[in-house]
Amino acid sequence: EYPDQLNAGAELVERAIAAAGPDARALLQADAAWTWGQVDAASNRMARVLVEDMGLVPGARVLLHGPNCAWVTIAWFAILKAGGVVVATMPMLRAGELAVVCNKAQVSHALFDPALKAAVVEAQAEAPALTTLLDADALRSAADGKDAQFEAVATAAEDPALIAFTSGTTGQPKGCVHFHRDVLAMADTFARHIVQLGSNDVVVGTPPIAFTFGLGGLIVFPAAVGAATAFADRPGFDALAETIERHHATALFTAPTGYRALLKLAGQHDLSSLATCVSAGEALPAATSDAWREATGVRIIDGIGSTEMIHIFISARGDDIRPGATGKAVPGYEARIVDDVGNPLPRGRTGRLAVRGPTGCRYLDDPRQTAYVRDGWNLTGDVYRLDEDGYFWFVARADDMIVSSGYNIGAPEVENALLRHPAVAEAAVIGAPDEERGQIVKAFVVLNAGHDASDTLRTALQDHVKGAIAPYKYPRALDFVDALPKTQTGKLQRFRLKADA
Ligand code: 3SK
Repeated sequence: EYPDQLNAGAELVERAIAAAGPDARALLQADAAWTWGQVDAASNRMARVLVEDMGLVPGARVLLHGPNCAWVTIAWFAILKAGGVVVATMPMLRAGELAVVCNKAQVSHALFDPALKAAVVEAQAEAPALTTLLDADALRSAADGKDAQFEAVATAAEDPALIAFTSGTTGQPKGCVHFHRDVLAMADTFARHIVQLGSNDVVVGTPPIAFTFGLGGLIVFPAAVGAATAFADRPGFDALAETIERHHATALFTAPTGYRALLKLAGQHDLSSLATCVSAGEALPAATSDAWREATGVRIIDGIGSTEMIHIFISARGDDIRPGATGKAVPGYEARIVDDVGNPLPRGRTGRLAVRGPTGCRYLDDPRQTAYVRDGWNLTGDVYRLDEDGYFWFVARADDMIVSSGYNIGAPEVENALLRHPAVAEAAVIGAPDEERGQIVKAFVVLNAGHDASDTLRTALQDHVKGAIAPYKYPRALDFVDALPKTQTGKLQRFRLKADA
């Protein structure tokens, strides 16, 4: 329950200061550091720039375009305090993609990294509502001259706070509108009950804050308890490992790919400060969580969330983790398995995962809304099974189910089997059209260093899968590739592999 009047930006900074005090570390970046008192003052100054110099009115949509870093975090609080709606975008987006987002969200203002100016200016030419631009250097110098006091706009709990775009695994981004209360709900459900950060934690991670997994992990969850966030000074897993070592980071948010990359770097960097590790974005293979636990002693908290629900709604921590299962419904959420028309299925049956709780899907002017939400239940695109103990087991994305000679085969199960072979670094599996069987299982495999593609290795991998899971699931076709196609948030783009199959 939240009060009718609520400003998530102001509330989060207040919670941080109440929990840790104004002098507690908030943001760490290269040699610079900000306390929570400084984040409060800096975001107040930026809010003044937005309102007094840029003419921002409550409800205006503000593009926030930059890498994960201190100024982007401070600007995120400032936009909310000023009553604006944050539209954060991945730094890698090109002008054409930015223009689509700006037009769909009717963005009027933009704050951006100076290095990304050309793309924003080019996008502006295609986005008539976008009138007011300011780069981070100009923003900082304008903010320097402002008073550090600012009374946050009295937004309603149900006023939009942000519009998050789905990362576009199908190539068609959808904007999801989330209210001020939704921002706090992710801190008060998944973060409070499962992640359990405290004010002494130092958080690091890779997901961009444009992806709500990153927004929660790197901004909202630390603020809610007065913890600190450390930012890497460049993209990549080397920089992440360096940042963990340098700042003695205690909590990590990244996707399974990140855990696998860090495992390879563990010999060169001290990762022993990590105590809380959270994985999302794609299903966590048991091979990855086992290897991580063996190397670090830490059990990865897996979870499934969605941009539509804002954050994670099924997960487990500590001794509640059941290897291979995603977890149970996070306190505050209800989840169930339904058939194709939305009727609940008994425990043990495989079907579509449906969820409801304090957050939910509100697409921005998109006809797909009615297909996603039915009778208050959000119908995710994931196929799951619920066991007798209330654990949810991932089977496949609804569109990743392969039907071969009448057998249903979940692509992730075959991928997990391949990943258990020492030659395999990454694996992706799709259903390829086949005249005889309807579809056949086709795998794309990236090899670890020291292993060369050959027919002998192909046969060895096929035999390995036949030995690990039911033999009818083995990949009848198997291509060796240098890399797998992924979205900017690290999600596998199976549709691109399917297009070429
Ligand atoms: O992919 C997920 O599981 C996820 C988690 C948190 C927030 C958003 C998403 C898409």
